Amino acid sequence: MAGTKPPTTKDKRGEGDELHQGVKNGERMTTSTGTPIGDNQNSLKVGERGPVLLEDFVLREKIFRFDHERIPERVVHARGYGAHGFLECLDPIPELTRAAPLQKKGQRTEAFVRFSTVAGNLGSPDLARDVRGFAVKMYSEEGNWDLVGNNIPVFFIQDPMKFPDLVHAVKEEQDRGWPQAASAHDTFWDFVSLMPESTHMLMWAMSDRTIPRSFRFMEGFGVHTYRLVNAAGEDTFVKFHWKPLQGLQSVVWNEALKINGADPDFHRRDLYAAIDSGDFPQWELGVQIFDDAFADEFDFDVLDPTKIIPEEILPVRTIARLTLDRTVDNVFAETEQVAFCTQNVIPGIDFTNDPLLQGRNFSYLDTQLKRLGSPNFNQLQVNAPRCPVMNFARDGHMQTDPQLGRGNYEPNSLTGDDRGPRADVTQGYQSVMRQEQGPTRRLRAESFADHYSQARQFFISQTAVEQEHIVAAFGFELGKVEDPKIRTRMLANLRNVDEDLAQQVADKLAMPLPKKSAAAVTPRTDLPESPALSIQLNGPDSFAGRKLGILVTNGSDKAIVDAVTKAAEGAGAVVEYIAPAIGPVKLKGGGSLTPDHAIDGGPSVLFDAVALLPSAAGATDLAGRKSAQDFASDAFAHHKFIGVGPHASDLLAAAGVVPDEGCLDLDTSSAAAFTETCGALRHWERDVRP
Ligand code: HDE
Repeated sequence: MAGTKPPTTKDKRGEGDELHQGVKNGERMTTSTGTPIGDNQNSLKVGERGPVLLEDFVLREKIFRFDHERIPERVVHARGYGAHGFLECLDPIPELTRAAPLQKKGQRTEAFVRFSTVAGNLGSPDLARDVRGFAVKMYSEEGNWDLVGNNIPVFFIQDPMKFPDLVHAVKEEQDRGWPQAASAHDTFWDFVSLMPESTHMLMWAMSDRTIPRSFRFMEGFGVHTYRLVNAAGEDTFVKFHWKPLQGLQSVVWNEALKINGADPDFHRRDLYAAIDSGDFPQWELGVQIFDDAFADEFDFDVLDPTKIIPEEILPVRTIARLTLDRTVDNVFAETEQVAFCTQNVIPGIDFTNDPLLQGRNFSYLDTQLKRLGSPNFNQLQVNAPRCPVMNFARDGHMQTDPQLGRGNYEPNSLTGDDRGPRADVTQGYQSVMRQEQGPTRRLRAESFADHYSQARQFFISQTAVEQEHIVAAFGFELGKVEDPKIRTRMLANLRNVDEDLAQQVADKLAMPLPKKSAAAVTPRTDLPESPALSIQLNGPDSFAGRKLGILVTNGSDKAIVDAVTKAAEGAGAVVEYIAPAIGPVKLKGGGSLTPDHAIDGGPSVLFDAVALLPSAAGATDLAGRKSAQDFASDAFAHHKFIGVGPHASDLLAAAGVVPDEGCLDLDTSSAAAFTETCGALRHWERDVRP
């Protein structure tokens, strides 16, 4: 109302001492239909202590809205975290595709990314051993292009018919409701051991790929072979890769277990903090391009989603860069309601006959309708194309478009020039013309039958430490399997991958090696190592974007604390302080410091490296505390670099740590050298067995 002064009222206490906060800036609370609310603390009652009246529409509406807050969580990939950003074209490829984002150097396309785990429910911890989803929505001027990928380039199954079985097997068991977010149980291993096509993916799943240090440090893959199509309608095959400019990094399993307790939101917090501090994570979008001739000659079927094409055979060409530069404003509105669909493609991108991809093209649309409850889900801000949307789709739940005019069909002639949109026969999306023939059959192609050769190639491409982690992971997971025949069956399959691997896993389980399982195709042993498959061989050699935890106490030497902080921040790392308690710590040399964590809430698993800088008295105190001992011994056990201040030896001794070359003496003069060493990320030479 023009001229009306906005209301302001003062805070006041009610008769039962409840706080009624006053209106500031005229921001009056209303019901969903705009009626101003007079009391948001008390329901309408008869008398002072009487019953609540059904007439209280304010209460009823508030509770009604609350009752309906949840929508069905995703059946898979329920636990996720999203961020906004953009794709920037670095190397245009118009000769290969007319896809709008890839036409001009420097061209930017708005993007939204959602990372996720697969098996756990919405509230499950971030560090579950699990595949990570890497789903990218690109809002191009020719429509939304969704590249719904994972951080592993292969998948467990070859046919969509098996997806519900796979997911039932990995999710918590239906008769008991556990385990949550874990594959370490009978039903999962029962299923995969009966499905040798899973073996290649299992090698990745048991590697450190499934316990990434954060979303920022993992690769993404489109998995399936797709097609690029140029303006002349010519097509080529393509596989998509996202490569993190931050480098690859994972944690170790014992660390993952502890992070889940210390900070179940470790990955989402990391992404949020990095973006919030202006350290925008970036990935290069790369492509492997090939034609029919390559596909025919390649050792495996390019339509089989359990196979990769090694980068050493077909290099990845970088064409664009993804930057995430904005956190979501509201997790529900954006991260939860974002609806990725593999069938969201744009002119220039097309499908292949990979059966899994074909199955997905049905599933995602169907899923979104179930989850979001209305066919108009693409009108939500996070899903809405940034280009015009014009068609004759009408009505439906929650329609927000006023859909003007009389003609809502075509052809129509009633409305003259305002007759509405029409299909564009020259520039509109044209599917690649494919020749298909053959009898309709339910059949798995024979060319999909080699389940072990690439599994072995993955294993031999890992460093010795990574191989040890894989053995340990198989040992852990199968150790949780109660039924011995499942363990035996899995060992029999592993013998087809690598005899050494199978033997080591059998040793971990204290079981004899069973007879090798029959393999449909004799596994090849001649595939060469592919160094691109190792995380450790592709590290960043930089401490940038990592986190240093500095343990301080009253009396810590300010000069050393400052020098280490400066050196680490200078290297692009984030520094956090841990102290015996959360209140300020007085430093020797003047001033005080407010810690970020108390020692029992800030274990060393939350940091990439640690510096122990207690005062002499502080060290004596900490040496007697279990939390401080764990801080030091865990950092050591997890191969972390440890900066050892002048008084830290007692603490290390109390923690049972015998310092090695990864434990570096720390004073003002060695601070820079320490952070430089931290760039190697972990001291893998340290002999601590997983
Ligand atoms: Fe998915 N998948 N999937 N998937 N998937 C879903 O869609 C499905 C597969 C992937 O952050 C669901 O919106 C079938 C492969 C990601 O919102 C569902 C098959 C790959 C996400 C679905 C597959 C993926 C999903 C559940 C076999 C890697 C999360 C919620 C034919 C290339 C996207 C939803 C997000 C989500 C079905 C296999 C990746 C049920 C039927 C292979 C990253 O529709």
